[in-house]
Parts: sequence; structure tokens; C-alpha cells
Amino acid sequence: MTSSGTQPLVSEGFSGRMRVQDPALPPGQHLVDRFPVMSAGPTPVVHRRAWELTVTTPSGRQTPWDFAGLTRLPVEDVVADLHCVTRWSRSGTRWRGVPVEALLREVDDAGARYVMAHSYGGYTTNVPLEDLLDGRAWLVFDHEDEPLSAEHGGPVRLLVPHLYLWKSAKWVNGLTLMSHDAPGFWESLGYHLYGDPWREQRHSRD
Ligand SMILES: Nc1nc2c(c(=O)[nH]1)N[C@H]1C(S)=C(S)[C@@H](COP(=O)(O)O)O[C@H]1N2
Ligand SMILES: [Mo]
Repeated sequence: MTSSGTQPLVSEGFSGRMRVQDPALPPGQHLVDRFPVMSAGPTPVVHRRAWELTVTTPSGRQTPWDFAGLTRLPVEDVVADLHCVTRWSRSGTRWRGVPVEALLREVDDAGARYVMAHSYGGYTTNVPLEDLLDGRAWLVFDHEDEPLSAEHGGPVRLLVPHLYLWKSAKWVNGLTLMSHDAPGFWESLGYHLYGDPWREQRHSRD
């Protein structure tokens, strides 16, 4: 089986199993058209008006944000490829949100090297602080020109597209700056602490 033109080199083959690696995708990933919902628990329903997020510094100082405050920050349109550790990827997904940097700029991050993202419902995931800076991570609230649906993390989710998608915390409600790294929910269960899809950092020993 072959594919050509702009079609990626993904072949389902007659067995439905054979896949040719697409050089535009991280190793072991294949493209899907639909947007799967991957949630470890029930979907919290939080309205934009009720949404709150707390930024906590290493010294314990807290800065609260609400939706109106978030959207007063510079809003950006983002096009990103998504890579889930369960091996599906989506290319060219469109989002609107605020760079995480814009929130962190307002706080004293002295001594901070890592961030724990917290979600409504208790989900957590850890990311190095520098990975949230320089236009590489956003707090997003629109997807494909629509308000982000609850099942995909609305009203606001973290988007860190250069890491596996489990790092993109849905229903985000906290960013805690830390001096040392610590595992979040999936990382405590054996997922990689960093999660670079291009280096296939799926599990802690990868
Ligand atoms: N709060 C929260 N965020 C989460 C999850 C979750 O269970 N709870 N699942 C993660 C995982 S494993 C993936 S692959 C993506 C899935 O996002 P989607 O449901 O929009 O596809 O969300 C990530 N963020
Ligand atoms: Mo995932």
C-alpha cells in the first residue's frame, strides 16, 4: 500500500494493523481525524463565569485569576499538532488562548524551576517552568472557533503541544511554581516525568 501527495504515510494495510512511520510525526504515532476524549474521571462542569485559577509561587504567595482577567491578557491564535501517549496524533488543531508566560510574568518566580498544573477534579501534571515560557504553552478557551467543550477541558485547559497530551491539563484551576520536580497524576503511575514525544518518553524508564 502506498500513499502520495499531501497524504501522510499512514497505511492501515489490509490487516488494519500495518502502519508506516510518518516522518512528520513523532515515533510510534499515527494520525486520527476525530478528537478522542481521554479523561481519567468524570467531566467537571464549570462555567466561564465561575472559573478560577490560582497561581502559587514557591514562597506561597497566591494570585487568583478569573475568566475576564484572563481574557484581558494578550490573546493568541495557536495552531498545534497534538500527540497522545496512547499513540494517536492530530495535526493542525486550532486554539485561542493566553500564553502561560503572560500570567507568570505578574508573579515573583524566584526559585521556581517546575510547575504543577492542577485541575478541577484533582488531576495534576508537572512541567518544567521553562517549557511553559517562550510561546510554548497556553491557557486555551476556544477550539476550532468555538468555546472549548467541557469534555475537552473547557472552560480553560493548559495546552503544551510539544509534550505528550497528558501534560495539557483539562479544566485547569491552578499553577503551582516549585523549586523541585514532583510527579503529577499519570507521572506517579509510571508515565515519564517530562514526556517528550519526539524522544518517545512514554514511561518512566524510557
Ligand atoms: N484534568 C484532566 N486533564 C487531562 C486528563 C484528565 O484525565 N484530566 N487527561 C489527559 C490525557 S491522558 C490526555 S491524552 C488529554 C486528552 O485530551 P482530550 O480529552 O481533549 O483529547 O488530556 C489530558 N488532560
Ligand atoms: Mo493520554
